[in-house]
Amino acid sequence: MREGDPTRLFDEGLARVEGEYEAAFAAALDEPALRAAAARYIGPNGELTQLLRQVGSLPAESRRAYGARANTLRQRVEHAFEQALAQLRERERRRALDVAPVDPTLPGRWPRPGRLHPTRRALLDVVDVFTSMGFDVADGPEVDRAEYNFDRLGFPPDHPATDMHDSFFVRGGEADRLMLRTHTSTIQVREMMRRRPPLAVVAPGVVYRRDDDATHSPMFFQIEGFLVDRDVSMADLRGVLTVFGERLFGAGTPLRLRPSYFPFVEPGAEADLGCTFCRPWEQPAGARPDCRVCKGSGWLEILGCGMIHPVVFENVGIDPETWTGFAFGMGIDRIAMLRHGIPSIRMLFDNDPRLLGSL
Ligand code: FA5
Repeated sequence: MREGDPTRLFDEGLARVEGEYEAAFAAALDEPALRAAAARYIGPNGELTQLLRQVGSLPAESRRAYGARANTLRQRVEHAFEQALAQLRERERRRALDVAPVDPTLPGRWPRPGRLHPTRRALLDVVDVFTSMGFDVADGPEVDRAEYNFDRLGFPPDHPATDMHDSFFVRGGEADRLMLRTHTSTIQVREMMRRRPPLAVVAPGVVYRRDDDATHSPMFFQIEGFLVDRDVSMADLRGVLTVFGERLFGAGTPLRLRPSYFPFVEPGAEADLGCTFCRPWEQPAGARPDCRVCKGSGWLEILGCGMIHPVVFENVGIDPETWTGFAFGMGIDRIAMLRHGIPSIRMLFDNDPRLLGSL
């Protein structure tokens, strides 16, 4: 055989393909790499494809044998390619299945829907009851003048509540005697100065006091209510509060007024609702001595109230000879505690989602 002999070159070509293709296919790590390797041999310009094209130019006597060898090799390469492809795909499938197992029967992880805080819900429900009876809703500033918090309500200047120990005064606000309001009665004053009777208003808001125990928080919610018209009496007050108690805690919930003192009402009273836990009015034996909420008394204090004092009317420019009215101030946190049987007001401020989510 001479150098450049076509059969020799053909032989070498076949030997090269034969010696290489298996290793080339095994080295391919993914399908594109495998396809590129196969193309080098059996693609349109592949080495083996070109050899097959040259079969016709070989000497006639060896053409048949070389053609058969080249075709057989082509079939082997094609077969090896198919096998390598199948193996690669199987490996890919395994890898996909091998990731962390998924249990489709497990319940899904939903974002926990938020909900309103129980105090906020109590506040909105209380406001609802009063607006359904025709009361307007008013708002006022949390930082206010002592003039609105005390003076115009008829607090004498030496009243203990005006003392630094009960109220939070604002440093730098001495000229206006600025303070964190200690009750929502500031809004009673502001609204009566702003509007003319007849009027019926409720005003919810946050108030601040130097208080801190199981039923007293330094920051808590109140709602003020007041109604000014001609010939208003304690009976009207009692009627409105009775409707309120029944609407919030159920028909038949009794209301009790006890005489009490607030500088801005005359007469003044504290209002108790029948204990909404042991519900003594529904029990033959009355109040339960072991009730942890009312401690066996059968009553729960919810608010202070009374007939608006003529001095307050004078202080806000309303003629006390013509106009009469009642006012009340209720603790909203207490209402939330009563509704849910929460023994300590602090639990409403701790914001433990286990408690709040269960209410
Ligand atoms: C007042 O604040 C009067 N302004 C209420 C009022 C308005 C009387 C209009 C007459 C006319 P008192 O300090 O009692 O009153 O508070 C009213 C209610 O707020 C209480 O019955 C109680 O439910 C709630 N409360 C008082 N202090 C706290 C506190 N530190 N933490 C939580 N709730 C409180």
